Amino acid sequence: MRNRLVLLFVLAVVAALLAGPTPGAAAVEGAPDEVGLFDAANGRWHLRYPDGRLSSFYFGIPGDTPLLGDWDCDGVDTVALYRESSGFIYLRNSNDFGIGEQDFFYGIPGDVPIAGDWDGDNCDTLGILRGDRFFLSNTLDTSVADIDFYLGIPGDQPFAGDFNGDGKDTVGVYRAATQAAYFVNDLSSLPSSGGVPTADTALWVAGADATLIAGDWDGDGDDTPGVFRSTPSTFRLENTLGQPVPDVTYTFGKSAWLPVAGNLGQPPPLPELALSTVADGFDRPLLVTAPVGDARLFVVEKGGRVLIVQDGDVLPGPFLDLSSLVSSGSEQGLLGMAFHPAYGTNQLFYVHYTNIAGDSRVVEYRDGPGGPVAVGTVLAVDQPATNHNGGMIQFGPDGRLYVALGDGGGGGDPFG
Ligand SMILES: [Ca+2]
Ligand SMILES: [Ca+2]
Ligand SMILES: [Ca+2]
Ligand SMILES: [Ca+2]
Repeated sequence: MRNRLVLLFVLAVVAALLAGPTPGAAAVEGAPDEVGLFDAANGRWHLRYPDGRLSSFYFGIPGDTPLLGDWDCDGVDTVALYRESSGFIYLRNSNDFGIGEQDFFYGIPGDVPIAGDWDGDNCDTLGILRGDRFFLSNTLDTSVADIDFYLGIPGDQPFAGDFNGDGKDTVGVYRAATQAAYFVNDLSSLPSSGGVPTADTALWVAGADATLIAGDWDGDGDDTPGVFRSTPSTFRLENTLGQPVPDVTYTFGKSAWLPVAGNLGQPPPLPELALSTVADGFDRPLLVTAPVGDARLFVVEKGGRVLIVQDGDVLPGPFLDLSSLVSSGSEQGLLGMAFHPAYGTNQLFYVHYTNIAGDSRVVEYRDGPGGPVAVGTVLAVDQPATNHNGGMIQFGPDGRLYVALGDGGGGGDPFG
């Protein structure tokens, strides 16, 4: 019985991709915060949207420090960078590839930047931790800090969030050596000279490999802690201040990447896809392939034939017919085909099939005016069963031909 193939050609509507930067995502009221990672080795961001999708794009250069904040007060947090080598901040108001839309000098080498809404006007601005002293600004510029105070000890990691849900962000510090985090809800209570932390909440966080972040993971208006742990690269997010067990865990990214958190708004739209039939009428087709730069499509049938689709038509007669050499029962048949990367000049291609005896063969052919001619067997492997024989074959970027074989098959896979 002939199976009917419908060759489906996937048309990506690229308009969305060509339309330039994604417009600022719409704010989602009461939406939970999401997490992201920045690869400081190459300046690439990886943001995780509520539907689980990752959005990856380049913004920044190696060595930059990532920040997320709502710089334009529209409810959506977007990317920013602190470039320690120059002391500059670079802000964008959309989460996509591009350059900074606003930049200004901020801080000196060794400062650790943070972002937050210190005055409760729904606009995020910046701050830095210098040793054990914080400097926070309520405007996005180089002006003198509006608030400064001491918290923690040199070497602490700063974080920011609205831990009591009053609409104003405050800061905390995480001390990796003791795995302790100190949260503060009233910045005016903090001393103008250094000392031990004066914290409203102190808790043990977990993991000497942890970087602490804060966010509203459950959308209730209160920010709570989360950690990004590097081994393995995992976010562990808690919805209360104080419980040692995470409520949500995400594993993605790489250990050296730097975590961020914020309200990312609606995810960017997916490209629209459509399907259209290119050709049909084939018998158990397994593969469509073509030589490099060749507009024809070569359709490989399990029974041993290779047919050509050219300009939308199936050419009469097969390009190659190995039906008499191939056993095509069970999972056997003509299972793979690969054109030599230099087929345009040497006319070589390769086929992978199970022969009449049921054993695997990879055979080199040379195309020519009289049709393809076998040059020789490249690989011969005996097969103990009629299933799990393989067999995709493909040239790698290294110019080598890779052959995929199965585990020998048989009931219960006794050979593999
Ligand atoms: Ca914004
Ligand atoms: Ca503000
Ligand atoms: Ca607060
Ligand atoms: Ca919350």
